Amino acid sequence: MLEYSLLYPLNTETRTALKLDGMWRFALDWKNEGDEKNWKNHIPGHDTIPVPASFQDFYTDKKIREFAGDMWYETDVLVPDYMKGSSVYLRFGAATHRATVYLNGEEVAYHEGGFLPFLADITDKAKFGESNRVVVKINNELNETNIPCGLTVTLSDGRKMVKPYFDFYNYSGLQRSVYLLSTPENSIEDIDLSYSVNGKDASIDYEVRVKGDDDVKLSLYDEEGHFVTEAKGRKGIIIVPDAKLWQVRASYLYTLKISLVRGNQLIDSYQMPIGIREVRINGENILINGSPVYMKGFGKHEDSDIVWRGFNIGVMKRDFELMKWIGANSFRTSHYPYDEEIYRMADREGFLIIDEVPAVGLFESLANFFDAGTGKGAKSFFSKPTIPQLLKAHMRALEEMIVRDKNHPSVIAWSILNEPESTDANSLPYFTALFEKAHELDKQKRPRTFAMEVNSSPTKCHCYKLCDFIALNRYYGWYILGGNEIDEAENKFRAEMDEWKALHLGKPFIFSEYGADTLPSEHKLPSVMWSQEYQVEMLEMLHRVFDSYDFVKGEQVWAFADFQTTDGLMRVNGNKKGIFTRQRQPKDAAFLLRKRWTNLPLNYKC
Ligand code: CKX
Repeated sequence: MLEYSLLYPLNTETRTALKLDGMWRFALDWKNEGDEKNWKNHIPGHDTIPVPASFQDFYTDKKIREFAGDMWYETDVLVPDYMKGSSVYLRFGAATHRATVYLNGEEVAYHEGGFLPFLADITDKAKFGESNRVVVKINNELNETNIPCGLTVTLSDGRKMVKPYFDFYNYSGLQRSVYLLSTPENSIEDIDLSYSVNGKDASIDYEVRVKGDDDVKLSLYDEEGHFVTEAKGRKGIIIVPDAKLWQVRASYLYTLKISLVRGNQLIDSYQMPIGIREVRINGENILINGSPVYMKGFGKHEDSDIVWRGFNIGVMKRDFELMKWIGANSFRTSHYPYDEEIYRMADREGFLIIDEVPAVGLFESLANFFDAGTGKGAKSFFSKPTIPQLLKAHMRALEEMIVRDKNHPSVIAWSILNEPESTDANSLPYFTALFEKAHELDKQKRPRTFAMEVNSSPTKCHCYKLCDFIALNRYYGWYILGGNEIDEAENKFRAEMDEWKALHLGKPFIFSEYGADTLPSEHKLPSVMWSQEYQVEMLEMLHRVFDSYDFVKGEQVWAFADFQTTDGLMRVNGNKKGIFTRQRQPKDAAFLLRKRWTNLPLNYKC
């Protein structure tokens, strides 16, 4: 179990959460001299940069944009006097990909992994009522011992350059909010919830993790703020009479208030919105509250103009409005867990999330996405000597993701890898360890899957049996037999689907990716690849195939919006498979999807 709490930062009667976002001082360590020159005390220069944001695309100099190595952030924080006697932390929503945190020149935390939060405990080190210097050294290099995987090479002029094994730009820096937190010394650290619905009533099975030996009290309030019921003790069951269930695109959120009490004294208080809902796989169906659902939606990215992978509340709002407009009900957090605000919004709006750990690029190829798509490139990724270390990092990220996200009603499944080399026999023990860990950590035992590229076929994949539902990334009509060969693509696709069908797995399948690169500027009749007309035709062909197989219970198009990738012959300033442009305007295919999805019933094919 994690040695620190990942509860979402809140102000309550007993806690303070102060956002430290804004302009921070910033320096790139070109000569790799920061450690030696003690930049941990003060970084050189006068450059400043917004937090949260990716650092890269603000700059007009290509060498800065492509910088790989250590970058240093600095700010001064007044730690208020009233925090004395509390536990005090710095909380980083994410630091990509690894960070060392210094307070007044002293190291207070190290964290590996770029997409999940961590704490630096500064209780004994902070100067109360005074300004404290916070310096963060972030490193954005890629390697094969951490996820996502890639390489870092050194160019002839001595500069380092990253070579991602994945198809999105290696945006980095402090991309999510930073908080100064205070909690009582004895405090609520974590809570696990699971639900069962019995007729009109529901029961909430709970377990609270606490620091100290004070008593735990829980109170439940409805959406109007009216008291519903309460319970006492660290572990137990809360019965909710006449429970209002959290449903797909029709959410209902109760507020659960957790208190730590000593007699009549309130020691700590925390509250969270919760949605009562059950998730189950039954045969070929995905059930939410016992009713089958058909998933409609997207694979997405945290990516937009101006703050890049940095969290932006306005972009989040626009994305949800577009998803509602188009009739979507779900998305996958490809290829890393997103900012916590996005899950809170999905809880509110009733979207289903497949939550993905940042395990992408576990494939022996520099152009994973391309070689994988064409069926080339598979060698033996899971036999590498780096695998034990990688598995450790992967396990850790999985744990952090589940601990952070387990109480969101929107999170209905875990995606444990994206497009790994599951054709390598050595992948099986690696996957098994992770799949078992996911169930061990998740009180709700949510369904688990991994997104499989085309090599992971019924005859070659060693790991699909571990999945509670099968998630296929398929590009028939694009990487395989595109353009004038689209009819051949359909036949080939049907042949693969017939092979899956013949296995009688008795599990639901979803398409976790399918799509075509499309330039919004291109129109052509008859169509050619890259034109808007071709994206529409290809989606129509693929939908025809999905509709012919009853065990297909969902479709998530790749991608929601165009996004930035590394330079390359395959990409026109980024991946253009978006149904919306990077500026969040619709391509023609958006209208096709809107028509289809607003007409498909939630229980389609059941
Ligand atoms: N899937 C053949 C992973 C995504 C890529 C997507 C693409 C691939 C396709 C795999 O991260 O962007 O190439 O468009």
